[in-house]
Amino acid sequence: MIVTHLSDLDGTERDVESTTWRSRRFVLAREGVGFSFHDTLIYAGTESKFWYANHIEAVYCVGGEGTLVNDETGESFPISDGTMYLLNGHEHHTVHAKTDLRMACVFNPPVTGREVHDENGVYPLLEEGPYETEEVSS
Ligand code: 9YT
Repeated sequence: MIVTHLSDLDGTERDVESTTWRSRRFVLAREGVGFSFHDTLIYAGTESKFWYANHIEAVYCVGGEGTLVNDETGESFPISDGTMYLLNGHEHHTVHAKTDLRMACVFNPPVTGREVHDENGVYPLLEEGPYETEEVSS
């Protein structure tokens, strides 16, 4: 069993910041459970473009107000406490945060923790293990 408080992750390698969001990763590929689990804060007044070509992600908003846009269809959805979106089609999408948005996020396959260095918003598919620096696909 693993028990963690969000504050335990502060300032560790599991605490990752970009210009528009901060994400603390409770569960990563190294835990070996088949998914990763993150607490992501998207900053008020920002716009973030995401595209996870190699991952499925479920996002559950637990605080704040914003808008999700499916950049492939132009559809737009309000986000507030209680909204869940599932990116089951690797959709290009944009999150507009009206206030700080607090999101609980699950990825399959799990994020290893290094993907953030890919600046175009695409997480390469990385594998844990002896060949972990090898990029499987992009
Ligand atoms: C809201 C969202 O897509 N969060 C993804 C997790 C975050 N980008 C991370 O941990 O890298």
